[in-house]
Amino acid sequence: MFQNQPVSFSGVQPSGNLTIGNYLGAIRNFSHFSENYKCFYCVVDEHAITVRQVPAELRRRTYETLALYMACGLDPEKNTLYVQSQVPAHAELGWILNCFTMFGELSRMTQFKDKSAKHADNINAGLFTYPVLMAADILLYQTDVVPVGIDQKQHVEICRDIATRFNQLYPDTFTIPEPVIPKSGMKIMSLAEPTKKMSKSDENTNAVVYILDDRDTIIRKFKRAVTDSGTEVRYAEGKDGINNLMTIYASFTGKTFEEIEREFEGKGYGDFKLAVGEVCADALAPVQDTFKRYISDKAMLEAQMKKGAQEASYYANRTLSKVQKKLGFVQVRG
Ligand code: ATP
Ligand code: LTN
Repeated sequence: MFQNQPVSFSGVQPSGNLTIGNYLGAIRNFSHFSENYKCFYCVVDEHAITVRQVPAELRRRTYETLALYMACGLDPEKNTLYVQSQVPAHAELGWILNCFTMFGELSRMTQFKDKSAKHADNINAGLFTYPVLMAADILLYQTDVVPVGIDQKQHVEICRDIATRFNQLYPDTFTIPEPVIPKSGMKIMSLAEPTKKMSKSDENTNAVVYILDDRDTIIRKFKRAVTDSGTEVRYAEGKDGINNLMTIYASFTGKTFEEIEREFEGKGYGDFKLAVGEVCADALAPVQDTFKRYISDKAMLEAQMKKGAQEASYYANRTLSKVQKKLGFVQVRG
């Protein structure tokens, strides 16, 4: 579709303030593909409404997520940045793929099980078919790679299964995508309960470091991070708190665990926590400065959204039309 250029696609929900988990596990890695891939990065607002949202907040966060994509180094000239609901082909292909997805396979999705336990009063059909819309997002662009955190691997796998099933019935329709998961930062854990994923929808804001937290807040949160009763900075089975802090430090500095252990030999957890806070705050400062500039320019963001949606629609509609033709939908031109 793109003169033999491979395609990268990913998405982030505007369902809360973005965290360093979103940054290290996903957004930071999107830009690695900008040079050699055709890149589509989407703000997936249709996914976000699978749990209740306050409309004004959803709107604000949609602008913020786009501004953060740009502040994290995604140049809109090199990447198609857009909002999912502004490209209707996503929902249309999502419906079609619902008819090629089995109830049983959706029932096995761990995110569905987690989210339905968390939102027991609102286990809606959208929460259940969430992975089907995600498959539509990916398949519309004939995507080769999907940069995501490890928690999304299962969703990319079901997308591959749906695409393979469809291709068996209607050959040569979809490219089968591969997940690309970072070695370091694939899963950042909560600072309060380090066996749980750091999540933007966590109610305990001290457990989560947001990309837009100021320096003092970042340092305070790391100082209070839960660790075991030991003192040595060493990566070891069962020491979830310190392992998580080492993962964060490694992701921001590029250092290996052995290098970190050597650096902090003879020093205690207190020194280490302060150092993690400092590297995190230093790395986020330029992102925050750029973000402030972009978020204050709503007209620019809207122009980018419009341009992104037009570009994305062009490619998405080509795949949608191919699928509709294969299925036997009548297409009239003109
Ligand atoms: P929510 O809490 O609303 O479910 P989330 O924080 O899990 O949201 P998503 O929008 O679902 O965030 O995820 C966007 C991307 O960030 C995905 O690729 C996901 O794998 C990645 N991601 C989210 N949290 C983490 C984390 N703690 N560590 C690494 N990657 C993460
Ligand atoms: N489900 C993803 C967000 C998402 C996504 C996508 C990621 C929606 N559509 C397509 C990659 C590709 C999540 O992070 N929870």
